[in-house]
Amino acid sequence: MAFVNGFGLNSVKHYSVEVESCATTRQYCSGNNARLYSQKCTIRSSQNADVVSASPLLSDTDLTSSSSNDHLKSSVHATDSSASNHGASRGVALVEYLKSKKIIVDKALEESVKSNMPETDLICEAMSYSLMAGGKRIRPILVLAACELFGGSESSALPSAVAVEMIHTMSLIHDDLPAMDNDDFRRGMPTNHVKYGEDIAILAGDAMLAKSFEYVARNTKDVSPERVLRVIALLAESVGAEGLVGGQVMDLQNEGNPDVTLNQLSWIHHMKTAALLRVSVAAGAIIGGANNDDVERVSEFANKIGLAFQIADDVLDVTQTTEELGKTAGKDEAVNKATYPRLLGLEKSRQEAERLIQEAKECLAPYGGRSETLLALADFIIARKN
Ligand code: GRG
Repeated sequence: MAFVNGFGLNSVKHYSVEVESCATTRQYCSGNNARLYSQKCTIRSSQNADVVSASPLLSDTDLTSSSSNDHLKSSVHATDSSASNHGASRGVALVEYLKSKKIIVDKALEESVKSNMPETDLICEAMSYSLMAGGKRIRPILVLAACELFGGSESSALPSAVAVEMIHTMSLIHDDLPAMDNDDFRRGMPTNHVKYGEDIAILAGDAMLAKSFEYVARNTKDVSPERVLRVIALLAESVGAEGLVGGQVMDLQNEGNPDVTLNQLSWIHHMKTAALLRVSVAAGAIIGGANNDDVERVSEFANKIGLAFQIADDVLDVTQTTEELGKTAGKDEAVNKATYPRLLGLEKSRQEAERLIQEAKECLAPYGGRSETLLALADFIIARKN
């Protein structure tokens, strides 16, 4: 089985698990990979009811552990719920909000890539493989939550939500390529190039990037053309030299460099990771009808949660296992990457992430209880386990 080979045959000895939720049949998987394989099986039957039950939207622990859920609930309850009818307000836990939005996003993603002729079957299959491989869907959910904050409709924001997840997924496909991070394992599955070959993986990423812009342009309804154009321009900006690509270039160039400063690292994280969270929140706000000051304010919020997101990611790379992460753990250290834990240590990194989240929340103070969903999402970003 390619999945097991990709992960390393040495690790396949310890136990054998029956996977009950795999579409209509039962499948068996042995070894350390069994839990991940089980998750993926459930996700693959995800058009139906149990999409969230075993999906890594939050890790299994997040969805089942009461302490983790309590944290998320309290982050919602801690805000002024009396002021709002929006989103995750009035005691509806963030976990429930995330689950329900993930179902909506997953369905839209599933429908967004369809082959219309035999010649495109392979490339569409490769695109769907990574797009539907799971993932927490944080960026699309940020689009929806930001749109809600300004009173916009979910249907008008959904195409942009799909687009940011497409861009995110294509960046993961390219990030995993042998020429980049050279990883075999992503979202608990073999990476795209392991499954389809390097040539198809590159092209699947390219096609998905192109599709993201087309998707917003064709499918955004009930929003002025000016606003749709602004969103498309911001999306394009977020992937370019002053966005994901620029951040990735500096990240690669600094591998093995022991002299990277915190300022340089923060620049990389802002470009490589925060840029996409920023455009997610900004796009949702623009579509929801926000004015320029609002867009600036929520973009600042997203900048800060974006940097905190990557710091949390760096911490998780050190503290979690490959199985928990669904991607190779300990990779940063293995390739001698500059990370917050390496520069500051684990505890100070966590503190820095928390400080950023507090600062981010302050940006939303003018919205009072209306922003409680975004506030809770900010907490989730550093509380997550994968
Ligand atoms: C965009 C044209 C273009 C090229 C890509 C490879 C690259 C340039 C950039 C790398 C961007 C990258 C992979 C940043 C890491 C961001 C990050 C922390 C990803 C993990 O996000 P999660 O935890 O993952 O949301 P899931 O799987 O849950 O979606």
